[in-house]
Amino acid sequence: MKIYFAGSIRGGRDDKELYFKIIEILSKYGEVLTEHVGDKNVSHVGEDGLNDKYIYDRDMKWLEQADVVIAEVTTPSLGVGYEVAKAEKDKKTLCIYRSKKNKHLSAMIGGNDSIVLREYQTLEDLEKTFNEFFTQ
Ligand code: 6K6
Repeated sequence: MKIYFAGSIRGGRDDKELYFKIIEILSKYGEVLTEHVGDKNVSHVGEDGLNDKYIYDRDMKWLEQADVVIAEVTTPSLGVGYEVAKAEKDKKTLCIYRSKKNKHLSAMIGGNDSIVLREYQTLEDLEKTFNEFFTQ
């Protein structure tokens, strides 16, 4: 099972530690192709010398190879939205988010019947969500 995990990079890195923990949980179900999303050393601008074209080409190749796509969408991110739009065409796609006061999820995700959308607050919630998602 190849898993593409999407999470905000230039959209903001407030949740990078959470992404790291999510990737750890997802690793129980298969190979997470995008471990760098949870890399604590990657800031919102934080590059490691890779140019955008290289990143885009590599990530799109990984997205094609993936069996499932899981996106953390609490922090709005153009890149994550783009990846979800590509993935929903032909892959099982799960979006997870934490609801927050005065922050509303985009209707492009919230009203989208092509994806599975699950709200969560704790990692225990996520464990259950992933269990269901991967066994269905
Ligand atoms: C190099 C090493 C670690 O990070 C970098 C440079 N940036 C990116 N590397 C890999 N994937 C990226 C990078 N920037 C964006 N992405 C992809 O877009 C990831 O798969 C994320 O899910 C998504 C984030 O988009 P933005 O718009 O928040 O950056």
